[in-house]
Amino acid sequence: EDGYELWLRYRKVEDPGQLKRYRAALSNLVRQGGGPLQKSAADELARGLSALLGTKVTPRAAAPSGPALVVGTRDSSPLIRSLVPAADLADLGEEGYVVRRVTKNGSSHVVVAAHGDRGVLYGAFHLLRLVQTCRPLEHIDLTESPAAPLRVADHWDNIDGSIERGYAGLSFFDWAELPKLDERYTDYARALASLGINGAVINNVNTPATYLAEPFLTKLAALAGVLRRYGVTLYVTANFAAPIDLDGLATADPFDPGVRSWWSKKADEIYHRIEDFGGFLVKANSEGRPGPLDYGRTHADGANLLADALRPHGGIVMWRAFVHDTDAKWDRQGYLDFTPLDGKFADNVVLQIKNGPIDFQVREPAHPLFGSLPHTNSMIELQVTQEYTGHSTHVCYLVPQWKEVLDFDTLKAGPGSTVAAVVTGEVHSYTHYGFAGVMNFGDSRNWTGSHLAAANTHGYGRLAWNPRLSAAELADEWTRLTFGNDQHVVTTVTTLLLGSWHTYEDYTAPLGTGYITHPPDGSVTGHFDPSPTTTTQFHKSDRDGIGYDRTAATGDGYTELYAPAVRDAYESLENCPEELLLFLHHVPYTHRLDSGKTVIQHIYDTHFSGAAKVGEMREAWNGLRRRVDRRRLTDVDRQLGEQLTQAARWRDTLVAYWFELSRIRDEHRGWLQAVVAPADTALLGGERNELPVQVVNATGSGL
Ligand code: BDP
Repeated sequence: EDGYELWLRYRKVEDPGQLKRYRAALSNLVRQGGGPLQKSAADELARGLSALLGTKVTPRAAAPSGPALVVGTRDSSPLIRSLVPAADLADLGEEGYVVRRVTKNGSSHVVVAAHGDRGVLYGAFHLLRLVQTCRPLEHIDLTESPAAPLRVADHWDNIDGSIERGYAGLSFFDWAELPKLDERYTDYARALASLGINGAVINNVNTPATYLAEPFLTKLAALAGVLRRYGVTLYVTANFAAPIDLDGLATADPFDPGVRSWWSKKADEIYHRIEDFGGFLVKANSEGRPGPLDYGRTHADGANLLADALRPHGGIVMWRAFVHDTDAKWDRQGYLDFTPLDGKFADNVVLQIKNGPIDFQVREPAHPLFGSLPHTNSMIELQVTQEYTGHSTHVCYLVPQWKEVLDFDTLKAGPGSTVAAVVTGEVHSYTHYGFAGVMNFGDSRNWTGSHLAAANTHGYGRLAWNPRLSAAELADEWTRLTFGNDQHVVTTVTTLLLGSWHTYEDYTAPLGTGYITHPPDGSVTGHFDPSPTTTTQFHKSDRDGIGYDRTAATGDGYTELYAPAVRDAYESLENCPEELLLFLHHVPYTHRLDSGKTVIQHIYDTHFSGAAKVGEMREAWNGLRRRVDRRRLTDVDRQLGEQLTQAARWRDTLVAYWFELSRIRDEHRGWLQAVVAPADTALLGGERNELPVQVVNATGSGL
């Protein structure tokens, strides 16, 4: 197995009793009418069930004489009309569905019914999941609809095939070949739809304007055609200076009539080609990108310019809140720039806000903009690709991290105004809201570069559908879909996944230490290697202490951006959540934690225990020999071997760094006083695998 099928591996059901029951219930597939999405649903069921049941399943339109699997909408299918009352589907919207047993004329049918065709497709994938994970269908009766309308996959892919922060090969969007279509586009669309993802932004946030003109419009239209059959809407990142770059206008000022009419004509042109085009994603006035501030206008002016052009066609603008001019106020700038604009954005604009205030670090508090924008549509941006969390080398299952952010109670609109409630439109009356995930897909055969990284893709999509699902449920589901239902495999892999984020945090940046990876230098190792000496502006370590003081009392005042109860907790050394201690406070190395340990001892200990944990992960994985196919077993073993090497580098680099700064001896490993290090200015500036620091034990042999 090479991983290409992702979680859509339809392997024959192993349990003989269950197989018999599934065959009796699901072999006879009936679909009556419906559009292309219903056809995709029936095709997927036929494909999946044929393989799972080991018997050919073919969709038919004729009413069955015995038990059947009946899929469709009341509008298109007389059979569905006779089996499911209208009232049961009325509140489900276009995307919700029911899966249930219905007995009629003595036959017990499994029914997948929806109000809209998209719902039928999602219901079909749900049923397949149930069979893949070997769930009983005897008394099945479930009703589902998504928590939010926007569930988007953001690709940071470039025209030349490179991917910004991509660790799974090159882009699979082949612009040289398009509009010629590759089979992979269909499999991509199937993968998204199977999770309930209904939108895709196919180009980098740092984009040239090129995508908005020929020959790209033709290429985009072809791609949109494939995605449409799976309910995925195409979006494009727009470069704000497109009127200048594409047609030589003198300005891109949102108040210039020529600019306004340029965007409106451009929108007409796009919709002429792609009638269900979703709209634009925009990164403006951030990290050198053009934007409305270049003309003395605001972010709202800029977003509304594009929103006005898209409105007649039903399109939207996803405007990014990731803005920072200087490191010094990076943590607060998004909040300071956007809260004064609350209420000024058009209703077809939605602000896309990263989960935290810095930049997808291993640990950050929830972004203070959540809950602070009662009159501005908001969505959350999560990073599925592991930019700062180990690329495709370190196993780092991010669902637990995302859950912590989503469950965080902002208290901004009273108790219960969690981030999840905000981005699912429950707190404020938003018209557009939801989720964006920066994707980890590339052209590598297994899509994500490492087999286990696909758990993040799956987890993102499923959480966007239902943020109430737990990390444990999602890890269990993904593991069963990916490796089968052997309980030993399920327990081993889920345990490995669920602990992996904390493990990575332990040997890289415990206690909210912050941004500590090597800045990008054009090489793929950017944001991968430890580099404490070049990132002191984030972790603020010096000879006396460690951590970034963001308090109002003595620091930069970041804590003030939260609701009073949160601010008070963050402000106080005693009540601050320990995992964020060094993100919010600067403390002496000897500051005592709840455990009674000093901060420096905790740092030493977690680096050692975290790195050791990787060894245990590898050992546990290798216990799956003969239970997991050879190829994937070897691939993951190799990955964990590399992770082990890298974790040791992180441990040794950082332990040495903080010993060198603090000069405080490790209570448990006394030999740390024997760290041999050059002057700290030169410390660890070196290349990968060329550490200028050597940690030696008491007998002088290398560690
Ligand atoms: C950072 C990435 C950079 C992105 C930027 C963004 O390092 O490549 O362009 O975020 O989100 O995480 O705009």
